[in-house]
Amino acid sequence: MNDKNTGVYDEHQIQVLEGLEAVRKRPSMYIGSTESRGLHHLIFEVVDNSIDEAMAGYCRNIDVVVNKDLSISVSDDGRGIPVGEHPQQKKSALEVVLTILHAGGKFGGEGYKVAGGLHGVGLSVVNALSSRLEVEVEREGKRYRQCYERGVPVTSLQCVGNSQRTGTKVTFYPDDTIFDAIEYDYNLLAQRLRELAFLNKGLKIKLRDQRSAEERKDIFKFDGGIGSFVSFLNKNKDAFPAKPVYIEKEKDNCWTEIALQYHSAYNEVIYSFANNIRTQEGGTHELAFKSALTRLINEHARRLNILKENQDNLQGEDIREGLTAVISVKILNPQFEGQTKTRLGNAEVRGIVEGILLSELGHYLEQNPSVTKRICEKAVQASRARDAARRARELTRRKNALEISNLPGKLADCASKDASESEIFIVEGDSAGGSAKQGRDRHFQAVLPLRGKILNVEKARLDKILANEEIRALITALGTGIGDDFNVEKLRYHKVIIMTDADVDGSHIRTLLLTFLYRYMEPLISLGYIYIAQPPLYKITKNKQVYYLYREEELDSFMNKLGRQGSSLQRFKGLGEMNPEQLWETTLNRASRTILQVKLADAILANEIFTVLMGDKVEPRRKFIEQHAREVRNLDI
Ligand code: 0RA
Repeated sequence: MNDKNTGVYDEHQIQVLEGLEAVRKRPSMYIGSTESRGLHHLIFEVVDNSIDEAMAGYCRNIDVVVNKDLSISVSDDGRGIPVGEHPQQKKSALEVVLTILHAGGKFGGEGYKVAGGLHGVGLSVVNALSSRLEVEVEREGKRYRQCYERGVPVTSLQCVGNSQRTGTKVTFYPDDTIFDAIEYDYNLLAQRLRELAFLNKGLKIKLRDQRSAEERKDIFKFDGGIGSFVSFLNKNKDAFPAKPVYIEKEKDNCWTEIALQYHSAYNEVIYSFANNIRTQEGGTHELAFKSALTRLINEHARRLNILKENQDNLQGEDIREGLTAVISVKILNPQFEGQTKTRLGNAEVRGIVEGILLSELGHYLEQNPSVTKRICEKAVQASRARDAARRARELTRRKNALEISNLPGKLADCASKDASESEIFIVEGDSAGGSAKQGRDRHFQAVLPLRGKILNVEKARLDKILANEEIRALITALGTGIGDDFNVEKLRYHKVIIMTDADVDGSHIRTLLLTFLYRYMEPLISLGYIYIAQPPLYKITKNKQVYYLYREEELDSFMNKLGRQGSSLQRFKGLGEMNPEQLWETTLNRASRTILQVKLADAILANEIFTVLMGDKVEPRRKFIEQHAREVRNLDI
């Protein structure tokens, strides 16, 4: 093949083709998957380039459009990708960025001070995985344009007119021979773009979806930065101080932004980011935040005599009870470590962030004595509750040590001791529990019946939670412990299946269970151990043939097809109405049942859902349920 621009076919061209070919051969190596996740990754990759331009201080607006023809357009008002010839590559810088792996934006003059890009695989990967890509650049008074197909230029870089503005617009068509389906999830896009707008204060990000006749649209712009983020996270909570504490400071090339606010519930929420990337596993910035906060609050609690001389220091976790905080650092060379490469490793960050906090947060606490006093008092209360909880927990722990003999009395355990083949059904009510115990395969299926409603953990402290018998039974049966004691390797069953009635009460119990698991055993959800059983709603018998229906919507069309004459219809009002054989056939038997795996699509969204559904405020819950009434069936997963 000839290069259309220069007519030269040299080693550079061969390298380019080999590079892009590799991307098309093994797309998952570059974007994680060719499923929905990978498809959205493509969009975020393009957006990241514009975000980098914003972080460098040159871009104020980013527009993302899902076009009617299923292409995606991302435009910004940055400086525009340079179009001049790249000295080594003998082609335009634009073409280098779009065709050479890892070329990125980090070339040319000053470049960027800070750049994102953990997943910064670059525009060339997006280009390689698009059946077509069109790029338009406005800079130096001109407008330029070039088109590509599967990463290969099909036009030369042309000047197509004049322009007074500057910016870059990329429109791409994800290749449908590579991706399983070209289906975009508006909510997923909105979620991440909103987050990016929080993390880059003042930046305006517009999202438009033109797939349906009525355009869907959101504009995200937050002049309060992550302060607005914390308000957003706490929006359905009673929070103090009314305006989140907000700190922003640059030191030694580490730009640090921290916002925090307490609320009346008990859970701790800390989201940390480095260069706009969520650091799920924490790292030096998060450690710095925790140690500075612990030190400052202890100092003030002593000074205010809320903590007496003969009392021990408050522990970090007591000080963080009911805390919502967001930490964002932007640095030159972020080192991402850990199992999922989401722990910030840069050692220098620890001292810098700690120093900034000690002085800035220290200052805030001195200036706001009533807030300081309230935080200290809250922490002391938390510490008392933690003592009580420890005593309660020691009880469950001691039981654990004695193993089997102290498993809860209600548990009908399975014979197998191999967790990987074992399942536990958590069943609503003693009568359904009884049927399940009789109907199950004793070798690998255990049953734990729960009586009535379990405690709403969103409204209770750990000591009260651990005093609840149903929850204690659950913790002991699962074997992992909770909180600091949690150890996933001790999980006694690799499938934990929640089985509740298909009615309002059942769905409430399911949500209560999921809330508990989410708040105290979160890895069980993210590692995919939690499932929801799908019991049938109807049993239909005709000519000795038995049919089960699992969804309300199926009933009419099914009965019409089958013919109503001579058929009998039974509606199961609850699990308790099924006899053991029926329960086995429809819900327990691995060969014929369906179970739904609970997935954690987005931790931030999940936090919001559980806060709204289980928290204190009635109004947001009413609104939420109204808004989602039709989705309620799928809500908790
Ligand atoms: C390299 C250098 C310069 C800008 C960019 C890359 C740039 C890349 C993208 C990708 C999407 N939008 C973008 N905006 C800018 C700066 C060149 C100069 O000094 O003018």
